[in-house]
Amino acid sequence: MAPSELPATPTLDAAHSGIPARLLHKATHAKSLVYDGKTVADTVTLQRGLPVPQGISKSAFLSAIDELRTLIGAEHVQLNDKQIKNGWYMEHSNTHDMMPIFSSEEFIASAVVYPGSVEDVKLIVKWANKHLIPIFPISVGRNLGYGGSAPRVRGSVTIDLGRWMNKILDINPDGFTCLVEPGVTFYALHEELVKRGLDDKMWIDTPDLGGGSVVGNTLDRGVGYTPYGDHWACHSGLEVVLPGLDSNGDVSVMRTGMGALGVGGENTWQCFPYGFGPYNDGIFSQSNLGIVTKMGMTLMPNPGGFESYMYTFAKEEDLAALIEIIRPLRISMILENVAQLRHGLQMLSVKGHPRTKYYTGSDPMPDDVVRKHLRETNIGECAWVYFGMSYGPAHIRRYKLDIIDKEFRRIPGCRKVDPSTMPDDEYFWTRDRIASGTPDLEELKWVNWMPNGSHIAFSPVSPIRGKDAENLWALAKKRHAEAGIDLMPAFCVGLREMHLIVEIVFDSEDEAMKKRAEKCLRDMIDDAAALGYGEYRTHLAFMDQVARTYSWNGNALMKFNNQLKDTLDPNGILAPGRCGIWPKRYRNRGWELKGGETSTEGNGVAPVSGGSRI
Ligand code: EUG
Repeated sequence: MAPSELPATPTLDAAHSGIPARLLHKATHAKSLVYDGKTVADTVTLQRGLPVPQGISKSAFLSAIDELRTLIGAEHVQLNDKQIKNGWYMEHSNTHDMMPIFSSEEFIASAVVYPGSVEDVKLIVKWANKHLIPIFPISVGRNLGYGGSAPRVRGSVTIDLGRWMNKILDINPDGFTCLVEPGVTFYALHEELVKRGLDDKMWIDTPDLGGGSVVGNTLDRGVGYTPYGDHWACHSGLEVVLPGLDSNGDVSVMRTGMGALGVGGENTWQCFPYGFGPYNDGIFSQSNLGIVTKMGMTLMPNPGGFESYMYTFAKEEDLAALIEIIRPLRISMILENVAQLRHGLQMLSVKGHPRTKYYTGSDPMPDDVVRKHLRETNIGECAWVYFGMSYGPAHIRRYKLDIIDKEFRRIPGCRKVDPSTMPDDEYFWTRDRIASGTPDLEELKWVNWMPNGSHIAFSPVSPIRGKDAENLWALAKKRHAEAGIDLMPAFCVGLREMHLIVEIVFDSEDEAMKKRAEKCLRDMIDDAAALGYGEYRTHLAFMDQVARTYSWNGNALMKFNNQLKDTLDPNGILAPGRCGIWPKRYRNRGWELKGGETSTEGNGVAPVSGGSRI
């Protein structure tokens, strides 16, 4: 479709989740590629009508919604009973998983509410406790590949925090910290630094795509690509609305770390994450124990120069030797950022064209076909590509780059690609921008590999060892071959571990392919677990399976999480099932997904007598 035929992508001036004006041309282009690949209408009429959550009648639910309208304002409550719109990355859905591995009407909200303040969030929590209606908070809702904005429990009421709660409350140019609300995206935070003339002084750490919420991504323990890549490790201070009611029937708000000080907490809230006593922040990440309404984050000083580099490696079998070279360099910070080691096929797919441009077979694309097409690109024929960045003034970089060059060249066939040979629109430059704190929009292009391109991620963590890389690579290869799916792995190397990220790209309209994609991921999770590897994050449909792999000592961890859940959220209203943690009311009623199901729902919820209070 010609870009001119599609409505323009909203910019940041028009929407909190919009694209920065400087990237509008990219959004226009990316949008036309996505819509070229869509074979079905973007807007779909709901076949099953209003998704009422289990445990409440439709009429009781509708009268509760009327009450919510009175509390928050009718214009801030939207019922989801007619049509859903899939959209695309920049104009994403907040009602359902727009990359559905099951039917679109499984992971779906009954309504969306848009709070304007912490007070509104408290009212919503109180309302949910009164009516025993499941609520599912999202910050921006761009957790794509992991369920996006969708709730785990069908018919939950989604709290879209980001639409109105999207202020950058503070940027401290002396202390290099900021304080943000859930609706602040990496794009928006970066643009604000530019606007204030601070972008030359301080950097943010951005993931591959910049549209995600800083709060949401950090709470989900997302990763970026500067030396500050571990977002959770870089946050300092949370403000949290708790899900239970206190003895007066009220909702509590607490601040963690130094923010808990009765007087003057703001002074040190973003400088020191721990405060006094138990460090509680952890129970609010990847959890369903609180609604985070503010978060502090560190910003990185401009290191005084930076230089991206890219090496290619000839053979797939070079993987283990290369990882062995990377480990000591990474631990000693000669390799300074979360670098990516990508498979050659991903360098083709990220160009944004459908796979049929390169290959029409129904089997995974053969190696010689991948190599032939890579030969015609600027990168050239190879098996693996390493993207890294060196920071600091030229003489400091030289010292590190020389060591890296000498070490990498121990692998026969290693090539350093000269950046000056890379045209402006080459993928190399998006890695360069991201590793220097400028969010971009290139990464989503590989979803176009399939028509109606959707994705789910296999995200195991391992030590940085050749043997581990080989194990994971081998099991992924085996399961992709069985499923007939192209394997596009990227190793993201942290300080002591690496995240392998395998995005399975599937056609959301191809039911058979969806089944194969689900089986492929379930098999990889089980295979990896049998070898001692666990996922760091997963899609809604796989949370029960992944949670079960963390079973040490008679599931001691899950028992503890259940205890916390029962104590902090006795009515079980907040994001039931998120990360495999089910409230008491849902337990042992068949809500856990094990694979092969066609429904995401269990057999009802237990009634709660007398409205539990803490
Ligand atoms: C990516 C990286 C991730 C993740 C999902 C996707 C990048 C894809 C390091 O974490 O969880 C190219």
